[in-house]
Amino acid sequence: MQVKLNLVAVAALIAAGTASAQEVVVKIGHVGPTSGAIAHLGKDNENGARMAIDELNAKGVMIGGKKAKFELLAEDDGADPKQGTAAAQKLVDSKVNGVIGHLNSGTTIPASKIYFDAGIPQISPSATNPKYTRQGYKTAFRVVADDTQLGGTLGRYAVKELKGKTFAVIDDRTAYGQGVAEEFAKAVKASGGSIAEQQFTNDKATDFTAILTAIKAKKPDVVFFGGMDAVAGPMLRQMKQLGISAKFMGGDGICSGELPKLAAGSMADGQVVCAEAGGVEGAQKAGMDKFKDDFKKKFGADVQIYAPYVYDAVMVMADSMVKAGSADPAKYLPALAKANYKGVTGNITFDDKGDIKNGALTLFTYKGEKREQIAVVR
Ligand code: ABU
Repeated sequence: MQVKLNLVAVAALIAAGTASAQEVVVKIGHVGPTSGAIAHLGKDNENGARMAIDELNAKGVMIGGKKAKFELLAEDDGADPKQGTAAAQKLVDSKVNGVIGHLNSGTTIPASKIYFDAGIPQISPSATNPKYTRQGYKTAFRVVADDTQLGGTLGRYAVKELKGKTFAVIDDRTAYGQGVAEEFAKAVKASGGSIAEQQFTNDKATDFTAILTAIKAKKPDVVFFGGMDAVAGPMLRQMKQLGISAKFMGGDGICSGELPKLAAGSMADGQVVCAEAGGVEGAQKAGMDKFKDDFKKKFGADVQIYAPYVYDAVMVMADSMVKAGSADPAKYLPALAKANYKGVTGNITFDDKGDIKNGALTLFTYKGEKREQIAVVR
């Protein structure tokens, strides 16, 4: 009886061993701020990753002749650089095959050294500070345009299309906010506009009375804010209270579906102009519209900004593993560098720095509390 039981156990073990030998587990790390003031953006990003992982598992992807089982290891960095590096180290220690993130430039840049040192490919779907891909880290990729393109395009648009002459520029002193504000001011000056006032705040501030009072005295045509929507919303409310009706511009950090709620009815139609660091047009629009519908059905929430870019980042990483026949970071990294992937956000190919080639921007305004597309530019 004892012998028979042992034989059954051995047979079960062999069966289990055979099953696992036919399967490869692929751990994808995702990091964003799922707590704090911009948790709505972090969750948007994380859900983009979840959607891709669920679809890959439902499809039954084969890597090197084995069925791949994708697992999402989601970490919260609270948009804080220290928390960001701790999350990065945790993912490296968990032996992830690749990382999508982080959301903020201020967390993505310090974390990128940790991934580089561990040889783990990282794709940021939303960090736009140029420094991220200019450190010589062959593991760093980005599927959106950068702040040079964002700030530059918005600055030229402000002078040439909005016909602004005098500008006030505020930033939140983060790697993203300061960088995009500098690029905006540079482009404004190069286009013939003048910067009448420059102020700064921080990414946790809620009271802008002093800086807005100083700005009001200069009567600018346009106020530009380099920072995120959680700060831009209350700033817009206080601008209205102080009787400042200037146009309000910002980069992708303010360009969310949540901004009208955060501004609590203080945005006039067409007053806010912002840009997402990506975009599709023509025949590619249908795919993006379908993604947004599917996302809403799955999560009961509208896309905020970057969920489709996170989704594509996971997909291009998985596609590179399939092409390389391996989820081993060292083996699929060369395939990722040579990627040519048709995603919902457009065609993804990388330059030698790891930046997306021919990246687009989409300019938006808000009317009736809804984001309304102005144009896609490259
Ligand atoms: N690109 C806007 C938000 C993320 C960041 O770059 O900090």
